Amino acid sequence: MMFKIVFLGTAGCGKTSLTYAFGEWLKEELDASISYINMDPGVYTTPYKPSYDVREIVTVEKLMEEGLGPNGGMIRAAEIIEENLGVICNEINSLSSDFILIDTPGQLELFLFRSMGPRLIEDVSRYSPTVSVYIMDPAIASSSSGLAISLTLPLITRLRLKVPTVSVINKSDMPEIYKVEKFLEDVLTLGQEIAREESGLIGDLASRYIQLLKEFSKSIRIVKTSAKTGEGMSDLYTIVHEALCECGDLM
Ligand SMILES: Nc1nc2c(ncn2[C@@H]2O[C@H](COP(=O)(O)OP(=O)(O)OP(=O)(O)O)[C@@H](O)[C@H]2O)c(=O)[nH]1
Ligand SMILES: [Mg+2]
Repeated sequence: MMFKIVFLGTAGCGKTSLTYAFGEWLKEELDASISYINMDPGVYTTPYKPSYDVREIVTVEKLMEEGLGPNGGMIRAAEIIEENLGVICNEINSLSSDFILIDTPGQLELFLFRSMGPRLIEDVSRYSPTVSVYIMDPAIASSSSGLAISLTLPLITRLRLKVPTVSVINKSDMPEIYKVEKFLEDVLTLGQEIAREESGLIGDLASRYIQLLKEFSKSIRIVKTSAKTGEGMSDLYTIVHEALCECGDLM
């Protein structure tokens, strides 16, 4: 049976590194065959050798040579990818490995908020069970309001991609991880911290919002990973496997 796993998160959270680290772990521990997909038109080099690379169609570098700035280049690249999505999906669907790992563009909004991500995942998930992995970055999640954002984005990911979504905190080798863990252990502390930082209407809004997040996130298990040290790869496999079981795709 084949599975597809799509990695996404804010710029620099470790999508490319974790895609590779997890793929190599699957190869070694499960003796699985892996196809890596690069969907980032802006990346210069990838640690893995892609089985399909969207840079065959467009690169931001080329668009910038033609006169666009980095952001204009990314937007134009996203439009070109969207125009060619049928061909791209066919290429991905023609692969036959145990796991197809999909690495997404640096800018989360290009994949998630425009049509690229939802259309791609709708298509490829028709052929094999698909899970998304939302990667939190301690650089964002180690402040109280940053963690509120980091807990919200996986919910938005689930809403947009319509496939089971699991969350990880990557870069667990970094010292900021302790602060994130403290907040996660006690969401109440997180609410209090935000209320202390903000007063009046915003403080009130923040604490109600945290309450809402608490309700929606209570069954969510967030695992720690490090693409650098390899920590947490088996935990990541466990939650991905559980997510596939929940949607009835895996026995
Ligand atoms: N310490 C540490 N650094 C990491 C880890 N994972 C990634 N990095 C570093 O974070 C930076 C970004 O990593 P990438 O894997 O390129 O992240 P990305 O999300 O693919 O980045 P974009 O696609 O450019 O948004 C690099 O300098 C990595 O070496 C990790 O687990 N620990
Ligand atoms: Mg990347």
